[in-house]
Amino acid sequence: MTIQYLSKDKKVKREVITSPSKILFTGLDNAGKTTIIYAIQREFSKIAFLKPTRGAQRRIFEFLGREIAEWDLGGQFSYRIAYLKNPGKYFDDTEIAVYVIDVQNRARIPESISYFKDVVEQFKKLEIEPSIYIFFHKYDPALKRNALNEMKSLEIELKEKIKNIVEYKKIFYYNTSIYDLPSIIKAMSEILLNLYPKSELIEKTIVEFGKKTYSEGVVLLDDNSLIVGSYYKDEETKNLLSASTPYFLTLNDSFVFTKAQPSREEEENHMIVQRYGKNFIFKQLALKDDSSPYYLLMLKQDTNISKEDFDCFANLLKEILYS
Ligand SMILES: Nc1nc2c(ncn2[C@@H]2O[C@H](COP(=O)(O)OP(=O)(O)O)[C@@H](O)[C@H]2O)c(=O)[nH]1
Ligand SMILES: [Mg+2]
Repeated sequence: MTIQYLSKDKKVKREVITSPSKILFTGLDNAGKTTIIYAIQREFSKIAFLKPTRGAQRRIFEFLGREIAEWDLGGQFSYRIAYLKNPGKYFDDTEIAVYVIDVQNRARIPESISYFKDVVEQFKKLEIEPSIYIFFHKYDPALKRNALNEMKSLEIELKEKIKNIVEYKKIFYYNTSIYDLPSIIKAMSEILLNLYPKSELIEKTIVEFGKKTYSEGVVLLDDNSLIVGSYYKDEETKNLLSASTPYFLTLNDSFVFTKAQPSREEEENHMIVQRYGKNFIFKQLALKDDSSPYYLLMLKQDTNISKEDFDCFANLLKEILYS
């Protein structure tokens, strides 16, 4: 991690390199960890790579410049012994821990809670105190529809059990399901906001969006025409895009945008201007009903951009900006 600060007397930026940190995804095997990591990688970026180690209980992913270590608990006893013997190897440098519990597999809940206790004990041994996010996962929409009361009591019961079994301040709960992607985005954005300052996270999200959509540049502006975040392929793109934003905003002011509605019209709710063999795509992002909109200006070779890409980006921004 790089920290920048200004020294008192001289206005110089200095960089301090601290040890790398990671997000640990753990829980019993089959809880849904890999599925969640794949889902967030798809949502945030297409370029994130992953290194699956076949047959191993540990996988490393990279995500917004952070290492995500997935670690399966349960299953074979020998693995449990291994990490209990050498917790540092697996749990050191954990900045954030996500503990995934499959709420649909009632039979394995006691096992999962018992492992959770182990994990917390390892943290204590290592004298680290990462925030722990417990995902009550596979909390599917169908379950919510058909067995809400039952699920609510399970939730209460689980929280109570966890509270009794470990003494740990920084535990947060989320109900997540792969069939309810916003539930995962919401949880992940909140987690990421604890790792990155808001502005940095927005910047990273824009960079990932720019790469995902094969753009040469992307600028996000707020209602006061301030640049909230940007991504540029090179200096020339930067100059071209930043010089163009005032014109698009002026042009935008001359039109009344219809309110975003989930209809076909929304797909065309952006302007495309062709210049120098390139496409400037300008779009208003109404992220929240009672708040000022944001504006997106992109520079692309092509005009291929799907509603899905815009939506996904808008959802992420919404979570980051308003959480
Ligand atoms: N119903 C349901 N199944 C899920 C959900 N998330 C993952 N799964 C399934 O659970 C199984 C195990 O998932 P996986 O990600 O491999 O678990 P891991 O061992 O913790 O990495 C797979 O069959 C997934 O399709 C979910 O939210 N709801
Ligand atoms: Mg897995």
